[in-house]
Amino acid sequence: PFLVRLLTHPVFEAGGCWTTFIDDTPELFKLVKSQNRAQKLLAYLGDVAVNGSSILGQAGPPGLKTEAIIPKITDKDGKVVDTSVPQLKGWRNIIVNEGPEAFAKAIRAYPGTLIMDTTWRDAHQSLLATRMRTVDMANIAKETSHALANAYSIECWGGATFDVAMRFLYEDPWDRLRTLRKLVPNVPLQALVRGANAVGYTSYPDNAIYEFSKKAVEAGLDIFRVFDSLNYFENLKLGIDAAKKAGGVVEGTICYSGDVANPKKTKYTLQYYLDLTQQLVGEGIHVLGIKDMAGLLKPEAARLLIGAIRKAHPDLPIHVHSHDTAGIAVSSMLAAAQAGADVVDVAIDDLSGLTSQPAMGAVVAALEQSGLGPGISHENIMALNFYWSQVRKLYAPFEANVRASDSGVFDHEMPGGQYTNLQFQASSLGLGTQWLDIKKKYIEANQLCGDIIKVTPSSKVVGDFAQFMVSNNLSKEDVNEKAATLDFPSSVVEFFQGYLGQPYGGFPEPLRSKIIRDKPRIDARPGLSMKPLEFKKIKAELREKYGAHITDFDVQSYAMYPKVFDEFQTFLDKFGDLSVLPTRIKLLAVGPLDTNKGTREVFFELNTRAIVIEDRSAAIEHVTRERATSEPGSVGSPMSG
Ligand code: 3PY
Ligand code: ZN
Repeated sequence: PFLVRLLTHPVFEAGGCWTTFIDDTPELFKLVKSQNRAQKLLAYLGDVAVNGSSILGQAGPPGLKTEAIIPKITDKDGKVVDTSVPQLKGWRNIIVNEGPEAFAKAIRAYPGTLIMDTTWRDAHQSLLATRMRTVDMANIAKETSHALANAYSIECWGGATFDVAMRFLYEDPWDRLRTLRKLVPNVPLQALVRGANAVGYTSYPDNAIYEFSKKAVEAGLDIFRVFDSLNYFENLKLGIDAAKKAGGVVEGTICYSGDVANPKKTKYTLQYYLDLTQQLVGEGIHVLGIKDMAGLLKPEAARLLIGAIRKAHPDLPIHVHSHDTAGIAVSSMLAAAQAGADVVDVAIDDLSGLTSQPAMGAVVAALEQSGLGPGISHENIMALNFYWSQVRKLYAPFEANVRASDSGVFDHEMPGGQYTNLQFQASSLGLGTQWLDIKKKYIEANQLCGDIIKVTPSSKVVGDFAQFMVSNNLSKEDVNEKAATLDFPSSVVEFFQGYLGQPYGGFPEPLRSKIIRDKPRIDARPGLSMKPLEFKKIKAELREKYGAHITDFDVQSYAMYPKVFDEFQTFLDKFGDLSVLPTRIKLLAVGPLDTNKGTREVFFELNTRAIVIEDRSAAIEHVTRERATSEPGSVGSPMSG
């Protein structure tokens, strides 16, 4: 079907069809060092043109027909800045020269409210199925280092990006970090790490968490936002210790659920958060993260929560994160700032709002007016935004179909990243009530789990549970009644076994026993019962398989995602390093099928030579079908949020 659409596309027939890998820049070949390497890359492009792309999941026009224009950044006198060299002034100097404690002190002493920019991580994870490629960040990185020189941090790593970089973009996540570090020497780089789940969906042996954190700092990371998907303190403790031993700034994080200003929400109360904060402070965290992954924190709740923590811990820097799903996050961030938060999260305007973070331009302008300015010029925010408004168009095939705010999030509590994923899946199943059903069942599934904190990976449990209930037409009562005989999704069974950790308030019984039956039951930190990984042995095996280029960083990628890493290496062997390719490449023509050989000739504007590509159109149907059933996310993305 892809092929038919491509070949009958009117633009194509006129001689100029566009795919997302299309560009007309000659610089590509300055980057490509050897003929062999160029040939491999062209083979990949040809394969995408003829057989479709696993990155795209579907082919579609990218919506940007020109090269993205890089904007000019100005200094405080309005003079254009020379951005050929990155800015060197910024908060990172304190981390490097004086260490994390001094950094935390300096942040706390700042008279305004600082910002973290999430554009390079959470914003595209929440809006564009995590598909932003490194090159599109790198192209604006020097300008960003100048424009956001006074930012607390730039979030650019962790969460779902690690997995998606390898699985769909065929990029090395460690390279992304190193590249951005070089281009942004002054602003702290931040990652989201899932505590004992690191950047994965499961629990890992302790030594994997320690080694992973160490390598992240070596690759250029400064700040770890460490959370646990159940706020399970034992898991948090491990992630915090690993980040600290690695030498990072530790942002020990509580995930926000419920509503502290609503007396009817009785599980996650103000006292619950104050107690958890106290425990985290006891672990020596440098900064407290408040992670409102679904966007539940209303302004009054923000005032109460941040106000109470500020009062109890006057010296503790507080960093607040939210999502704008209901449309309330700008006002909540302002309320948080006024109640004493030191840092709030924002995304560049063009990648903000809805399931992403609130708009940088709006929050910064409002903070300025209330005397809490973060020291970032609005003009420069607009300049960066000009770039992103062009680049977002390149990612048009990954746009979720979320068009409006949904204050229903206060009831279903779905995290931003998961919301777009589940909505996409539901809408791809038709125009029925699927999406409404999923949202309703998500509420019931959460209740069945015992009203848990929902964020990757625990949110995946509730999402899988909800989908299971919808597809089997089960009510909450049905599940309770028939639990002993139902065939639950494996993520649900594993959650009830205790593989993610212990939820606050414990597991609901007798449901737990009915679901796990005679399977093992874990009532302590899962990592305690896991055998350490043998990194040396893994490295030797990987070198044997893929060659001497395997590094200790690769070993960590493998430790997190063995199968994805294997597929990524096999891909690299065949096609080379895709990260050097620009996101736009112009496809000139795809020739007719050579019926004897099953191949087609493909021409790109990059190079007038034709490359011969095997046409696997018969196999595509099969792959597409498989992906649709085996992977939960939008356009084949893993579930996250
Ligand atoms: C992630 O873990 O990827 C998240 O973004 C959680 O909010
Ligand atoms: Zn988030």
